[in-house]
Amino acid sequence: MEIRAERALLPDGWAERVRVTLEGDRIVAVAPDDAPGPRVACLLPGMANLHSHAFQRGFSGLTEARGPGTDSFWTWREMMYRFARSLTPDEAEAIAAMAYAEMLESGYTHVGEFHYLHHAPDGGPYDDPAEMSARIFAAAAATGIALTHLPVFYAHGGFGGAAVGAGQRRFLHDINGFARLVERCDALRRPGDVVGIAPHSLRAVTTAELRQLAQDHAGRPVHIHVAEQHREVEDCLAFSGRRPVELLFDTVAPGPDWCLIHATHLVPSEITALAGSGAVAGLCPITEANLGDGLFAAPAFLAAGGAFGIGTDSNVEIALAGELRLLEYGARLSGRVRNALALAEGSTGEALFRQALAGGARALGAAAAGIAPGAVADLVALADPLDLSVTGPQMLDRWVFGQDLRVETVWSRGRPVVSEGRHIARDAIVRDFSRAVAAVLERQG
Ligand code: NGQ
Ligand code: ZN
Repeated sequence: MEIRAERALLPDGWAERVRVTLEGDRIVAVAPDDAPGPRVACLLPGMANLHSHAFQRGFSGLTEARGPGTDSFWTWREMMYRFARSLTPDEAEAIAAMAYAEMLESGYTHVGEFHYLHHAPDGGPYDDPAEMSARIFAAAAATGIALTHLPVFYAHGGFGGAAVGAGQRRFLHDINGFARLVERCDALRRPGDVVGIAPHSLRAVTTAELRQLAQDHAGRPVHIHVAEQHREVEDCLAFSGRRPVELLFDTVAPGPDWCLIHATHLVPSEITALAGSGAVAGLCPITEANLGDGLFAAPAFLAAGGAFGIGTDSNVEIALAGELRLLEYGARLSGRVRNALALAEGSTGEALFRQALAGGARALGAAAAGIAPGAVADLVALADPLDLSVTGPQMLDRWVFGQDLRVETVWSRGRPVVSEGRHIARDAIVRDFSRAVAAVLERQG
């Protein structure tokens, strides 16, 4: 199969008027092409979404009403737990399929699913202890998105091994039970899928457990939530005398196979340590704004050579260009400058896209994404209804900051899964999703 493009973002620059030839799930050739005929306006490699909790798509927009006191991340978390409490495997699968279809429609072709809804509502295991993970694999397979499954280890309700609350009982494992889950997940992989691990946070995992997990599962991508909220920083200081990222580095020395989700609240020494470690900062700007987390110090982190990728996290809004835009706008608003994250002179959109592409692939344990012979054919075609003849970098700037461009076609492993901006199975996915969400809301009362 051939894709003809007006412009394509290649690993080392832009190509104008090219033909990309696919065979099976791979790109086999990238060649100049001047023949007349239709072309896509702009061809991009598919992006990694390095952090998702798919089930949270089910209550998108439904936690935005003010309660009796001051609302916060922690009051949101109670509402999230309420939704999670009774979710069935069928419902979880239907909601994940919706989220994954929308990710593909947005330009993501690979998702890191940080998965902790493991057990039945009473906390007991399902007959198949990997039942809920299997539903995530099924939703990924049905929609065509590549999956890095990140089963979560969760054991405590707060720092120092504090007791868990009722809302957390579906999440829990001991070290051995968790190892069995990881093994089962390996057996559920399709070609190209990856299984990593995710110690949930320094709140839910003790330092001893963290060391054990890193040792038992060496070689897999490791993701952890860290330093997202001020209260977490304060609790960590009270418990250990160290800040969360400090404590993490003292405990396990994260390297390039690690992804620190959020890492919002860092002091300069932590910025330097994280940037120099090769670990990826997993930034989720839309969710971080929605939850009132605070602003990641992106300019200082990038200046120190740090790597980042982007994630849709709570899936309150699934918007690839929107995540990159908000990341840049946070830096503009706090620094009172423009084009804050471009690293060098030139397109901010392209700089953001390339950095997130490289950091995201590393965090998900995937080969570097790119339009080149031998690479997996995960591709995104943008349409430009205005048909402006601008440069490739300007195309990315218009996509990230303007409103004219839209995702038209997405190929996952050589197969078109989004056509004319819609996932090919959208109607059935929406029907099952609506039914599932209605059932959960009905039970919630
Ligand atoms: C999560 N989400 O695991 O879904 C978390 C909330 C927690 C974000 N941190 C739960 N955005 O951190 O305890
Ligand atoms: Zn998260």
